[in-house]
Amino acid sequence: MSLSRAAAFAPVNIALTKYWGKRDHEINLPLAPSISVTLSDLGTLTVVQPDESLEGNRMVVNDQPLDPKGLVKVGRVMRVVRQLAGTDVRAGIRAVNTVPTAQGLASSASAFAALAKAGASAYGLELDERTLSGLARTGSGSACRSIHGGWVLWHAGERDDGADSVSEQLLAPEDWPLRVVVAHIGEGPKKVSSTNGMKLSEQTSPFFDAWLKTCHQDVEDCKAAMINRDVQQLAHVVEGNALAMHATMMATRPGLVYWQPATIGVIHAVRRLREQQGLSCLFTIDAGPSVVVLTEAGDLPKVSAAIGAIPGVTRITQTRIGPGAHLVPNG
Ligand code: 2P0
Repeated sequence: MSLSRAAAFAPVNIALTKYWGKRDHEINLPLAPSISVTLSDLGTLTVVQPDESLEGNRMVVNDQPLDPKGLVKVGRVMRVVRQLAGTDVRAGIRAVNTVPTAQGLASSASAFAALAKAGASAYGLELDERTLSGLARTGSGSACRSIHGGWVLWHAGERDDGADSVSEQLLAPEDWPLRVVVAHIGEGPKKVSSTNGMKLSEQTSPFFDAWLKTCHQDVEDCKAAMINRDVQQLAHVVEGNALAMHATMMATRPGLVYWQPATIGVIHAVRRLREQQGLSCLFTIDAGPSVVVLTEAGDLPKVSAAIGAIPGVTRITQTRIGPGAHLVPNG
């Protein structure tokens, strides 16, 4: 066993068919499969430094000590790493996010994918991507999808130990190089976290069973749209899935209303651009007010301009579909 400092960058991912509901809340086993695209540039850089002098893991995120809830999740990942490496040595961990924390842009996905990648390397483990994705999942479910680049499927799996609840790449980034526009809406962390929100939906949303059924079908329909490289077909599935998730959230007691007025503004704008102006674009929305728009490269300037002009959209970020988590030498 060799212990040494390691750094990794992992990007965020945006689900095209969503993860909202768990069969195991400890190790984040989902009730349904989901499909995502991994984004380039936006993500988390994490450095793991094993340190024999520490009695517990220490973690700093954007120069602030990590909150106790976050530290519990980090502890789950690092416990598995130590078990696999056969050591009790704890680590000092430093993470820097290039994506706003807790605004519905899945910062926990990049954070735990980067932690898994850097942690495994720092503890001398050579894990394949399937195993790494399972490790990242124990920190935050959606993180398992950020291990891979491109278009990614997270299998729900059936096993209690989660060994089959891992992700795989379906298409490489260059196989279908759609562009991505993030319409940033709202400020500050959301009031109800995804972890708590999905638990509430499972327990109280009258639509929850129908939602799960929809997810299984949507994964199949999304795969078909991907095989055909058909944006219209993809829009039908992806927008329908996001709206079904938000319907399930809104019907939760008390209702989870993540949207702001500008969220609805972007929804209507994307539909106008597609249906009236013939542009290839579609929207999706995570557990927050911001909207992510996918578009063909040729339509990017018009789509970006239209979305950026909507009142309440504070900023737009243009990005691409990119590679997954990777080590950063000298990072
Ligand atoms: C997704 N979300 O598929 C969905 C869409 C939010 C809405 O994955 O409890 O932060 O850490 O497993 O991964 C957010 O859930 O939750 C999420 P935990 P996570 O991207």
